Amino acid sequence: MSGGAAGGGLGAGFSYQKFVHVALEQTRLRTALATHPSQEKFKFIKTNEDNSVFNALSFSAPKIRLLRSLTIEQKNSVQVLDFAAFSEPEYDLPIFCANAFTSPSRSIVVLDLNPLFDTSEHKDYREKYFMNLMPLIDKYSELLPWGGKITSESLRFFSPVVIWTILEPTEANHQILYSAFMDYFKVWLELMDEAVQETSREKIDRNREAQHKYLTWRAEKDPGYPLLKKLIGECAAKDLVREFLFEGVSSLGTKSFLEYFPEYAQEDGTVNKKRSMAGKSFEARPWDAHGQFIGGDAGVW
Ligand code: BLA
Repeated sequence: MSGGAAGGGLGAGFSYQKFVHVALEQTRLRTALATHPSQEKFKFIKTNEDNSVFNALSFSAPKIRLLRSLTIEQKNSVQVLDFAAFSEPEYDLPIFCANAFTSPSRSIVVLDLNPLFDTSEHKDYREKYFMNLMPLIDKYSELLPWGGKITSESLRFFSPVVIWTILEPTEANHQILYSAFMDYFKVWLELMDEAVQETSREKIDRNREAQHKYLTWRAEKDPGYPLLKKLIGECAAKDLVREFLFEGVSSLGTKSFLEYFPEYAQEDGTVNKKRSMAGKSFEARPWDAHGQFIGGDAGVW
């Protein structure tokens, strides 16, 4: 494998399949995965381009409502990973989120335990899940540096340990990404193991609504959508997003996108198609070493 120069070896040696394979192996060491109903429907996705291969897997397990993975591989060009895990609403576990879009020129990466509740506002939630995880950021902040300005709205779905980075697609960077992915996923599995079932109806409802809000956001505004549309067509892309990637968006709650995100409302009552109303901001990592948000209110709310 050549690595090094942008594009060299990409596609041949760079695959996200191994990430998925090892993550599922690790999950099976701890729990019993059952095939999720969405798996059957999305096992074979027909693409408009012969050189693209989609691989979609989905499972559930005790405590885990949905663990699903999508990889897209285009020979010698684009490689995509979208891997996420959502707990049952009886748990307030963060959402495991690993997204990577690799083209011959760069890899765009988000790796995080997306909090169910905003960690600036909900200090108890931040302390419960993220205070002990700050060493993860110490470990990776140099190797996987902050990717620069980002869609401001995304920040409210990120945790203080988020890895947001843009990398040269080299073999060395791919290995670092693999290591970070496994570290983060093992942390999520540990949190899942330790999670204690909530019994208060009110708290369960709150967890469910937070997850629904997240799903509603991503089903409407995910940056991967235009590429999906190009590869499989608008209808199939919509279906994939709502019934597979963000399954639950139609069943976990009844609120609409505009009820959660009214700033996107247009005069005629439709949703503004713009990805962002607030624009891009946060040139540098907006959390300090203690996980405290230091980004001000630069257009997030
Ligand atoms: C770009 N993807 C991006 C960017 C982010 C993410 C932050 C940079 C542009 C921006 O600032 O918005 C990812 N954003 C996320 C994630 C969350 C979020 C994970 O808010 C979670 C809350 N990316 C994918 C998949 C594809 C993909 C599956 O995860 C394709 C199928 C493509 N992402 C993709 C492409 C770009 C991108 C093509 C560059 C184009 C663009 O910036 O819109």
